[in-house]
Parts: sequence; structure tokens; C-alpha cells
Amino acid sequence: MDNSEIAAVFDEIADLLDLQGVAFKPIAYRRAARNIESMEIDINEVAADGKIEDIPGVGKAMAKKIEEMIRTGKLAYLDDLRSEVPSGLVELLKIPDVGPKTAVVLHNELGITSVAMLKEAVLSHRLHGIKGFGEKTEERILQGIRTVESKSGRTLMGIALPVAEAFVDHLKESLPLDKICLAGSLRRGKETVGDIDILVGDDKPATVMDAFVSYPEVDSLLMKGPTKSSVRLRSGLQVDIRAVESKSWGAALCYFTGSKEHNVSMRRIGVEKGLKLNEYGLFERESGTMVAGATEEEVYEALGLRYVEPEIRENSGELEASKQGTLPVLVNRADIRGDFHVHTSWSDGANKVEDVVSKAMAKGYEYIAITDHSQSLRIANGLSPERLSKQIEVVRKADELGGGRVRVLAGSEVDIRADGSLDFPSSLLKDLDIVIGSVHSRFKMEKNEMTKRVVNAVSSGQIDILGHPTGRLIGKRAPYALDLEKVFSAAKDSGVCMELNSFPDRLDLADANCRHAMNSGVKVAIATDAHSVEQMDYIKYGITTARRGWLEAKDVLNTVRGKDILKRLHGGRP
Ligand code: DGT
Ligand code: CA
Ligand code: CA
Ligand code: ZN
Repeated sequence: MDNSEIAAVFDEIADLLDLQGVAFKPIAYRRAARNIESMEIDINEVAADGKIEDIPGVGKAMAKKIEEMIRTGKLAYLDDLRSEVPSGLVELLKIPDVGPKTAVVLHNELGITSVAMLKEAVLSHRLHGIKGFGEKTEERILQGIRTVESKSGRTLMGIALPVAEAFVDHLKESLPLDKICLAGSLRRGKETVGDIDILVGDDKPATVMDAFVSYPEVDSLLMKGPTKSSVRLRSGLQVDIRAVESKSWGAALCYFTGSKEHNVSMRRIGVEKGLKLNEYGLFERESGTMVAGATEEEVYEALGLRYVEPEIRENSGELEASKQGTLPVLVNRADIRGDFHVHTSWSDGANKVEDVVSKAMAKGYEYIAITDHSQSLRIANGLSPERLSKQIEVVRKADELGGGRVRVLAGSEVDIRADGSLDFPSSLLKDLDIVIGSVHSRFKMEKNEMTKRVVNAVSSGQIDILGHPTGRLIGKRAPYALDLEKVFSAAKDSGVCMELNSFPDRLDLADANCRHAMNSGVKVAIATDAHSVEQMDYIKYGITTARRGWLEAKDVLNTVRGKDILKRLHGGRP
């Protein structure tokens, strides 16, 4: 390791100590880091001469750490510190104006552990409630997040959708619009979007454009024309709007929803029938007579096709299925009867079991599972066997209070250890109604080893659901090396479901993997992994992703009725 690498380790140690509220030490580590960085001699030479302690600011303890790094290329102390602090908190420190104190307050008060979660909280003005956080702070933090984000270019659906919906609501309040709809990748429900597209069907487009650019959240005007405009919002997102005449509404909605590849195939089908399709309508090629265009349904019908839901317009077999009448009936919100993955204040969640149950009732659920972390996950305050037993009693009581309107399932999100064994003894797991097994450590295992680990857990007969099966974090962490084919095959044999974790930066299984799971005969359990009751609303992102994966109600565990669910889970399985 060279001087700058060792300085970087000391800086990280300082950050982690800051986050733990340790006094003085962080300053000492940063001072040493600066001195090491600016030294003209290679630190390895200094070490070889046995002179590390001569470096200004480096005492005995630091010298030992430097020697360890030079000898092994690693530092056990750093690994320990990392395991004590949620990884996303360090990421928050990259935001200008967010220091360790702020990060800790955000974590303690709102359960924030990532930049994405912070952004969502700022945009929904949830920082207001915290002492010392005014409107100005929110604005500064938002600017900082935009600086950090401007490197990536795409925005999570979970961030973009609320922003887009608020904009559409504003337009509807300002004008009497009956034809207004989100288009583009956001309407198709992609996990990330490049920008927001809004389509309006209105015969007075100029007034629409005026209302569009005068929205208070607009930061800058990029383009304003008679029928199309673009703006950048305070959140950093770009929004495009198009206004079309009512008679072209359906054709334009098809066009601007995309995907481009789906549109190209649609046009080709038109050509075969002597028809021309564009954003204004569907026309006879010879005479130019318009044959359809006012609604999407009539456009599809005139092409000899069934209506295709936006989520599957990706040119991946949907037009063939549409022609043959074999399109899936996609799962929808009304089919969903419960949530299988919710954390409470027993581990790292924000709310009490009772609050989660109330929220479940408000959502019209027939069941809700309480699944806190297991003992090994100490940074998330994982439950010891004793605490889990106590929690089970609390859950049973909440179930009674629910009076049968909502079944409260006692569960756990139990860690899958490196060897594939589970983090609680089977005698304890037997007392639960539902067990999610999740990988939360050693993400960098080699593929065969990781596959064996996960297959082991799936085949143990002790889990119902494999939690966030690939471990990816969108834009931040690649999926771990895993042979999904083998995992699905083991899951099919043992009746284990794959989770579709609905957290906006997870969506794991991803859409294409959901389709793969379904084709392998494996059911998908849509779950939120909510750490607060508000996050239980993330279920909609999971449902959208399931739809993009062509899932029908029969492919999804949450469509099972309340009275049958226990028979399908843990205790009920032979
Ligand atoms: P994004 O914003 O990168 O997440 O993806 P989209 O799909 O929203 O793409 P965007 O915003 O560039 O355009 C919105 C829709 O407009 C797109 O899905 C299809 C349609 N569109 C845009 N440009 C073209 C084009 O050159 N040809 C065709 N056929 N359609 C286009
Ligand atoms: Ca777009
Ligand atoms: Ca666009
Ligand atoms: Zn988890």
C-alpha cells in the first residue's frame, strides 16, 4: 500500500468514528492522514527503516496499524468499524453539508441509510419535523444530493414517480384537463428513468404549456414551444411535456409510452396491413384516411392486436402474444392481500408492531408479517433468540387484537450464514409462521460457493422466502455472483418463494428475473422490506416490477387468501 492508500484508510476510519460519536480520535486520524499524504518519502521505506513513529501525528497505535497494512494489505480494525456502522451512512457523508452529526440524526430520526432514502425524505418534506432542520437545510441538502447524483444520469422510479405525480396533480388543478397521462419509461414502470414524460390531449395546447412552465418546482426552463416544452425541476429531474389534439390522444400515448423497440414492431405490423402509424394516428397508406387514433385500444385493435399493458411494451414477445390472444392477465394491486417483509423498532425499523398492523388494516390487507433481523446482524440490532421469543408473544397479542380482520404473522428475516446455515436454531424457527432467509454478509464470495450457500438455505426446509435474492442495489452494488438457475431449481423442489423486494433501490428480483422464476415454476412473494409504516406503500413498485416480469395473480404468493395463507407457509408445509 502506498502513502495515499494508507491516508484514505485513515480518512475512512475518521468518518466511521465520527459516525459513532467518538470524540478527538477522528481529528487525530485526519491529521495523520494529511501528513502521510504529503510526505515525500514512500511510507514503505519509512517502515523498512523502523521509523514510522517519527511521522508527525503518528503514535504507537497508529504505527501498528500502518505496519499491519504494509504487511498484509488489510486492516482488521477497519473491518470491525465497518461492521458496526450501516454502509449507507458513510455514503451520506459524500453529500456536501452533511456531516457525521447530521447523518446520525437522519439515521436515528428517520431511519435513513442511503442517499436515495434521504432524497425521498427531503422531497416529501419529512426533514421539517426534526429539530434544527428548516427549509433552508432541506434545500442545501437537496442541492448537495444533486451534485452527488449528477454523475449517474438515471433516477430511481421510486424517486421519479412521486415527483411526476405531484406535477400532474398540479396541472390538473390549474386546468380542466381530462386527458393527461405519464408516458415514457415511467409509465412502463422501469426501475430507473432518464426523464419524466407527460402527455396531454387538449385542443388548447398553449395554455397547457403556460401552466407547465409556471409550476413552482421548476428550476429552469430548457425549451418552450407551442406543443412541447421541457423543464428541469428543483429535484434535478428533467420533464418533457407534449400536447396533442384529442383525436390523436391514443396514437400519441402509444408513441410516447414506447418503448422505441415496441413502437418499431407496431409500425411494421401496420406496414404489412397497408397502414401507416405515427404519433398522430393510424392511417391508410394509399388514401391517407385516418382509421384509428383517439384511444390506445382502437389503435391496437385496428392493427389486429389486443391491448398491451404499458409495463410489458418492451418488444420481448408481447406483440406475438397479443396477436395470438395469449397475453398474460398481469397481477394488480387489488390481487395483493398482504406484505411479507416488515421491520419494526425491535430491530432497525422505526415503528411498533401495533403501528404496522394499523397500517396493514388501512391498506386493506388480510395478513401482515413481522420479520425483524436475526442475531448476527448486529448493526441492525438483530434479535437474540430470547428477544425473538418475546416478540412472538407480542405478535400473537397483536393478532388477537386484530380480531381476525388481519392475520399478524410471526416471522423473521434470518441471516443465511457463509456456509448456508441459518442464524437461528431450527427449534426456534419452528415457532414462526414465516421465515425469510437473506444474505447480508460476505457478498464477494466466489460464484460456486455463493450458489452452494444459497441453495443450502433454500433446501433446508426452514425458509419460506429467499429475501432480496441477488443482493443488488441499483446503481450502487452489482448482484452477487449466483447461479440463479440452480437456485430456482432448488426453490421449486422445496416450495420456496423468491422475494420481489419492493424497495426502490433494490427491486430484487428484477423484472426479467421474475419472468425467469415464473418459467421455472417458482412463485414470487412481493414484499416491501419496510423499515417504517410509510415504506409499506413501496408495494406499488414491487407490483409494477412483477407486471414487467409478466407475472399473473397465480404466480404471486400474496394473492393467496388470508384464510389459506398459513397452510401455504412454514407451519403448514409438510
Ligand atoms: P428514458 O427516459 O431514457 O428512461 O426512456 P424513455 O423510454 O422514456 O425514452 P424518452 O424519454 O427518450 O422518450 C419517450 C418515448 O418517446 C419513448 O419511450 C418512445 C418515444 N420516442 C422517443 N424518441 C423516439 C424515436 O426516435 N422513435 C420512436 N419510435 N419513438 C421514440
Ligand atoms: Ca423518459
Ligand atoms: Ca423524454
Ligand atoms: Zn434484508
